[in-house]
Amino acid sequence: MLEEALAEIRAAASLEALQEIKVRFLGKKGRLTQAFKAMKGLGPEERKARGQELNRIKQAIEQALAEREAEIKAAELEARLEREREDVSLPGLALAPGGYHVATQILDELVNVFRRMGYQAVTGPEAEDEFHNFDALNIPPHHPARDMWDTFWLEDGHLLRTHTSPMQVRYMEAHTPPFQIVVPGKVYRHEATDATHEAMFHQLEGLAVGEGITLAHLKGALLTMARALYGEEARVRLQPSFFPFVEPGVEFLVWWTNPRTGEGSWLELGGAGMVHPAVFKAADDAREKAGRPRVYENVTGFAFGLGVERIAMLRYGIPDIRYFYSNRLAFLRQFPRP
Ligand code: FA5
Repeated sequence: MLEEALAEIRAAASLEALQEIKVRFLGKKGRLTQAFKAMKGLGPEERKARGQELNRIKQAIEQALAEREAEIKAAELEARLEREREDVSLPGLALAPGGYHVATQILDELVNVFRRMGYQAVTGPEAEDEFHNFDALNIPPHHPARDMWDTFWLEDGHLLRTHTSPMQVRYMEAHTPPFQIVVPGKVYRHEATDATHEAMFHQLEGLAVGEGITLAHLKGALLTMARALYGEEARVRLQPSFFPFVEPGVEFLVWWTNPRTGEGSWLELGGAGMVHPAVFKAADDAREKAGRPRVYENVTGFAFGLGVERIAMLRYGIPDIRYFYSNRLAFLRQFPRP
């Protein structure tokens, strides 16, 4: 039996095969176990001799099993190392460098235009609260103006900001005028998408506050921006419009010449106006609550907000805003960073 077992163990090629042999010889119904049981019928002398013999066989089998197991494990490790071998001398694969998204490029360009005018760029949270997105901007609950901005609500009562205007109030809560800031960032609207409307897009907000600021300053800032974007010939037009957080409110248009057709047209870029007194009051009230002085009672300011994708679409003749965020690499690769 011992010779037989040892031969099988030597021939075993895997841990599973080894286990099977172990069960067959040493298991509860194994051959060796049976042999131990068969000793019952023997006399005391014979029994002792037979017991010693069987114990030797058992030890020999156990030892052989352990040795073979170690061998198989070593061979498996060897094979695995061979399989997973890395050739560190192979030439590397260069990673394709990423690029800035076309919307980011335009946003950067806009921010730089305003930086040159002395504006500071600041950013704010995309998950906003109702107070900053609506109430503080003179849009009370249930006011029909809320319908201007279809909102994604979060489960905890926050919302995805529908515009960058909430940063007006956040900034005023923490800073003292005079100042001029721009706020680039993503905004979200729960609306059906079409060629000119996306559920997520970018805005650039502007806010300038100080003594004696007028609508003329707004127009000057927008004109400087339009010239930087479209050249010295660019013109800007303000026409009356309504937003609860400005008074008067305007939308601003830029005269834009299509480089492909050579045709000019007025293009609506965004909303703007003089900061509504209710917004200054909301900022001052919030400051007072936080133990800060009221500082917005003797100042005026202008604010504007524009859609960034709009500018890119016009500049490059992009027919559908949905190309921007549908992971179409062939589309995005057309706009390498200049
Ligand atoms: C606003 O969001 C105001 N917060 C702008 C403002 C700021 C007014 C400060 C006064 C003072 P409006 O909803 O019109 O306004 O959006 C501004 C611009 O965002 C639009 O002119 C348009 O260019 C762009 N826009 C609006 N909705 C979408 C959309 N679904 N997809 C892409 N661009 C959009």
